[in-house]
Amino acid sequence: MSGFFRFKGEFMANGNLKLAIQKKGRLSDDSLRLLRTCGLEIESYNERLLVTTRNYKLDILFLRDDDIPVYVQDNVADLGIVGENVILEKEADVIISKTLGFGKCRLRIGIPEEDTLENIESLQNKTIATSYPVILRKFLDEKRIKAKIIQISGSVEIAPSLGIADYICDLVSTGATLKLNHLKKSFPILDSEAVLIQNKFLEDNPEKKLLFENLLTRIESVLNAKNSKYIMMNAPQDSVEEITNILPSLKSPTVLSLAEKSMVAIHAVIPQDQFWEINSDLKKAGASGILLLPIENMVL
Ligand code: PRT
Ligand code: ZN
Repeated sequence: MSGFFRFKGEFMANGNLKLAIQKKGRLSDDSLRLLRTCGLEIESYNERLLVTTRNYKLDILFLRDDDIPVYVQDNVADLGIVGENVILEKEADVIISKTLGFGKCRLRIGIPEEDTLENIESLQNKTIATSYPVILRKFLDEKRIKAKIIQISGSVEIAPSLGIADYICDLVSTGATLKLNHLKKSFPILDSEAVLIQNKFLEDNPEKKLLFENLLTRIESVLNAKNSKYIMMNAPQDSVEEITNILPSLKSPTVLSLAEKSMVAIHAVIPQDQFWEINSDLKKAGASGILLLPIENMVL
């Protein structure tokens, strides 16, 4: 951290919004991609701890994910992007401003393949290895289960085969790591994904608050666009009503006249996952030349 503190005076004083993101790990690429899609031009960062954006009053701090909640809580950074699991484990006093739709995973109990757990009571008096002792302890206390928790910082999944724990409690996404270690999924403890967090001091700083609200609008427009597509088609004039009823668009579609008087072009924004459901109905209703285009930003 010495490099950071050398720049601290200048860093704190420039009035820019400070956003902490993971330096190197599962959330790094998606966090940077989101910011770039928001139109932010980020300086190349290589091994630097702090970079600025060329076209916005925003500085980005690159940190280990475990440090982000406390840095935001303590006002070293105004904002952060981090897994909800880390915020809960650190019991940080921060506000979740937006769920971001990436870094999705589930904190679960993992048990040896040959074991079965009838119900949550079966955890009574067992030893469970985890990197999430705070979340696990709260969960067990709520269920009135007494179990021994062993805190391990990495490779939790090898604990049962080493004989130091009966079960584990770890993040799972595909389940491949559990399988590789002859373990299987059991009870879910928590669903998590990456979130944008802000500290409580931001409300008292009107300039930064404005910068934040603008940034949040950009982020929301990128997230809205991600799940939507722009659909275009040609259709006979007398099919417009039927096609409008088929289209699951948020707003009334745009209908444009064509050189051929009996035909029109219909444009609309639809949820991406519904395209294949409606495609054949559109064709049956007379639609032709159907095009589906990506949307980069969508301000609702
Ligand atoms: O160095 P730094 O401390 O910053 O990073 P880190 O190594 O602590 O975290 P990192 O990069 O592994 O994860 C960052 C965040 O990504 C986590 O806090 C979660 O919010 C989220 N995330 C999403 C995951 C996973 N999916 C995930 N699968 N974090 C970890 N895993 C691990 C899990 O611990 C297990 O070892 O991946 C393995 C299981 O994956 P599957 O696909 O085999 O089930
Ligand atoms: Zn970490």
